[in-house]
Amino acid sequence: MRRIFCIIWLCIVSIGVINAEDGSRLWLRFQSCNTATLPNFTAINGNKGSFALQQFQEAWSLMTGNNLPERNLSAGHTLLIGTSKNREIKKVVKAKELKELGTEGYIIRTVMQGNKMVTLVASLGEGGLLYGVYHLLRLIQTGTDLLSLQISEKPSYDIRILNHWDNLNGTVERGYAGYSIWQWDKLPEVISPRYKEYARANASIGINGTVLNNVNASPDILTTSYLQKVKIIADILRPYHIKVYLSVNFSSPKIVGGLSDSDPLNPQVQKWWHEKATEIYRLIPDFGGFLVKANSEGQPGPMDYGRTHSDGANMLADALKPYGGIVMWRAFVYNPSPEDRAKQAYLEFKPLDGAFRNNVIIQVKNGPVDFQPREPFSPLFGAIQQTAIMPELQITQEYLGFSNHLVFLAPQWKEFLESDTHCKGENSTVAKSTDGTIYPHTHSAIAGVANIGLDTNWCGHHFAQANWYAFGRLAWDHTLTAEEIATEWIRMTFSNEPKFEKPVKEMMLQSWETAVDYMMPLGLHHIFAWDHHYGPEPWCNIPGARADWLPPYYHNAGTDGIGFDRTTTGSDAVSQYYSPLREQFNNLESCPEELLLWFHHVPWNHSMKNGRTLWEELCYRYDGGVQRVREFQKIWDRVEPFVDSDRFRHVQSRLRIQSRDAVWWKDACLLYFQTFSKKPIPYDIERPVHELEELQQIKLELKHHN
Ligand code: GCW
Repeated sequence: MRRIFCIIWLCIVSIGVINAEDGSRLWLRFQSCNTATLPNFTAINGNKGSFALQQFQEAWSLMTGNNLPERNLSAGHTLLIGTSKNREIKKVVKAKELKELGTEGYIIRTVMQGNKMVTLVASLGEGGLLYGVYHLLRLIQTGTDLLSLQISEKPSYDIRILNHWDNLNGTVERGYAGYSIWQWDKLPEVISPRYKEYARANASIGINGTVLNNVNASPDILTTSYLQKVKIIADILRPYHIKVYLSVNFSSPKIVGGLSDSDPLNPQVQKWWHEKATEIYRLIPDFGGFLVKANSEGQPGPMDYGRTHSDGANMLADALKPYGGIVMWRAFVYNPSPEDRAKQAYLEFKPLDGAFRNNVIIQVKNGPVDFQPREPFSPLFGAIQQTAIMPELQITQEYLGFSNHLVFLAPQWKEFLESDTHCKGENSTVAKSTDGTIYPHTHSAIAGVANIGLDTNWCGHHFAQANWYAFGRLAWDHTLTAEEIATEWIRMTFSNEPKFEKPVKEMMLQSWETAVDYMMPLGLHHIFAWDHHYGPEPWCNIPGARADWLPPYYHNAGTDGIGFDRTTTGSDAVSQYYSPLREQFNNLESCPEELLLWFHHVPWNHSMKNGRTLWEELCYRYDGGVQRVREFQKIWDRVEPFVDSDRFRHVQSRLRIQSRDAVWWKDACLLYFQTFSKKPIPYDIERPVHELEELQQIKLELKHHN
C-alpha cells in the first residue's frame, strides 16, 4: 500500500515537474512514473563507500523515492557494484576479463546464483565502475529490458576531453549559452553547485578530462592565485574521474615569470616551466597537462624565437613528464601567405612527424580550414604516424547558427570519423588512425570545444545539449551510430513515447545536412559574416583585411563559375591526401558532389549527376534546406502533447528563428551568386523575399567575446 501511495505521489510530483522543465537536468532527469521499465532490484551490494554505488543510489532514489537497502546477496534481485577486489565480484567474473577492459572498462551482467538473481557492474577501477553505473542507469531510463544483460565495454579513446574557450573574465569565446560556468572571481571561497552537476553530466557520458580556459590563453592562469582556484575545481571533478588541464600562453615565462624571453631553448625558460609544473602538481597531483595554441592567429610561440613547434612542445612535455602530464599541441596554424590556407597545417606539421616526445599529442581540427558546416577531413589524419594525433571537434555552433539553430552534430562527426584516409590501404578510417588501431602510441585522445555556459539549460538551445551528449558518447565508442545516440538522448531528455521519439529523431538526423544545404551546400565554405560568423556575407570585402579571412577567397565566384580550385592545376591541396583519394578529389567527375566546390572551380553550366546544371542544383539545395526547416517546425508542433510547455515553447521559438535565417541565407547567397551566374532561379522554387541590397546592409551587433 505504501508503495502504491508512493508511486502515485511521485507521479503527481513528476507532473508538476514536467510543467516546469527548464532543461537544467540535461539527460539526467531520473524521473520515472513508468514503473514497468524499472528493474525489480531488492538490494544493493558492493565496495564499501564506493562513489559509483552512491551515484546509483542517488539516481535510484530520484526515480523511486527510495534508497535500495544495502545488504548481502539475498533472495530477490541484487545489484552488485564492485571492482575486481570485491569478493562477490571475484566469484562471478574472471580477473582476466576485467584486466582486458582496463581501468575504465566495465562489465554489466545478469547472473543467477541458485534462485537469486544478480545484476553486476564490475570493473578494474573506480572510473570504470562509475561508467558502468551510468550505462546501467541509461538502460533503465531508456526503458531497456534488464533481464539478461551481457555487456562489456572499453573506451575508443584514452583521453576524452572538453576544451572550454572560457576567458578568465567570465566571457566565453564562441560561447552562446551565457557566461562561463567557471566563476573565477568567486573562487576559491565560493563554490558554485554547477561544478558538481557539470562533473556528473560528463562522467555519465564518459568524458574524463576538461581544459578549463580558452586556447587564446591569458598568462594569468599560471599565477599562484589562479592555480589555487583551479585546485578547487580539480578537487570537485576528481571523484567523477575527470582530470583538469589548462591552456597555457607560450609567453608565460616572460609575462608571469618576468624572464627576458620565452625561448624554449633558453635554460632559464625551461627551468621556469619545470618549477611551474612542480607547483601545479603539488596542488593538483593528478593534473592532466597543457593545451597550447602557439604561433596561430597572433598567439606567441616557439617560432617567435626561430624555433620549431616540436622545440616548443617538447620543452613543455619535459616539464610535465616527471608527473605523468601531457601536452596537446594544436595544429591550427595558417599565415597570411599566398599558400592555400587549407594546405598550411599539413605543410608545417608533416615534416615534424616523429620529432615530438611521447607525451605530446598533436591536436587537429576535423577539417583543414576551420569547423565549417562541411569539410573534408584534414589530410594530417593518417599522415602523421610517428606522433600521436587527436581530433578536435567543435561542439559549440560557431559556424552553425549559434544556439539558435537546431543542428545535431553526430552525423557530421560520424562522417568525419568514418572517412577513409587510405593511409594503410582501404579502411584506414580517421577513427582507426587516431584511436591507436593503426598507429599505437602512448596516448589516444579526442577533444570537443564545449558549448556549455551559465544558461539554465546549459547550452542555450535545448537540442544543443544533444551535441555535448553525442561528443561524449562518440569519444567513448566511435562505432555508435548517430541514430543510436539520438535515441538514447531523446529518451532520457524528453520521452520514451514512440510518437515523440520517431519524428524528433528524424528531424535531428536530417538537421545537419539541412543546415549545410541552406548555408553552404556542395562544398562551399567560409562565406559567413565577418568576425561573428552568424549569417551570410558572401560579398564581404573589408579593405586591408587578410584575404583568407574574406569569403571571396573561398568561393571565387565569377562569371566563369564558382569554387576553390584545389586540384593539381590549382592549389594542389588534393596531393596532401593518399591515393586513391587524391585522384578521386582531383577529378571533377569522381569528386563527391558534397565537396565539389571545395576542390574545384566549376562552370555554372556544369552538369551534375542528376542532370541539373550546377547553378540549378545550388538553387535547389538552398531551397531544400529552407523547406526542411519548415518541416521541422511542423514536426515540433505536432509533438506538443508529449513535451512540457516550457521546453516546447522555447524550441518552437528557436525553430522560427532558424526558419527565417534559412530564408535569409538562401536569398543572400542565391541573389549574390546570381549576379555572376546571370541565370534565373528555377521557376518552381520559392521566390526570394528580400532584396540583395537590403541584405547587404545588415550588420549585426553581436557581442564577440575575446
Ligand atoms: O575558428 C576560429 C575561431 C576563433 C578560435 C580559433 C581557434 C579560439 O573563430 O575564435 O579561437 O578558431 O580555434 O583557435
